[in-house]
Amino acid sequence: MPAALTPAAFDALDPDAAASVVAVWAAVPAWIDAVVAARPYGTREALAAHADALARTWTRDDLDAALAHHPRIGEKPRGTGAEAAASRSEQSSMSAADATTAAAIAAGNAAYEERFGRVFLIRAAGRTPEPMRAALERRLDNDDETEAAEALDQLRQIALLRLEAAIA
Ligand code: 2AL
Repeated sequence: MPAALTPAAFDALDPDAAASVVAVWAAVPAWIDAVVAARPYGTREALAAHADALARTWTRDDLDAALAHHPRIGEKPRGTGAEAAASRSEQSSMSAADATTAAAIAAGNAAYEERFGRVFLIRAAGRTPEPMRAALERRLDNDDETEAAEALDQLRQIALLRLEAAIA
């Protein structure tokens, strides 16, 4: 991953450069613009608090937009960009998954996509494969509204962790 920026350096970036940084956290266009436009923040805490508050207003359309950028759990993120690097790091515990758990997650991913029409999303950092499998199987029983809210909350958690890794 690129070296972390200080809050002052983030505040001083030109808007396009700042938007490229924020886009890695979550590919939600209106959120990216709003996070960039509210600079300067001065501190990482102020930036994180504002980004978090705005992320709590995300809609299902935002979820669909952002999900195009998240590889499936258990699918090795390809590419050299910052998003792929973040996904690889977040999903690193999957390299130690046993074959049964890996197969159950692959089957669960397929069932989830059939049921909800989008990729299953979970904040993978800090989770080992087995709890991710359990969450996937539990969430398959959610109704559409409950599941969209859970997925949006996971997307928000991923964005905040990426922000905290990117800003010193
Ligand atoms: C991911 C990912 O790439 N990073 C993460 O925390 N979750 N993907 C996913 N489908 O949940």
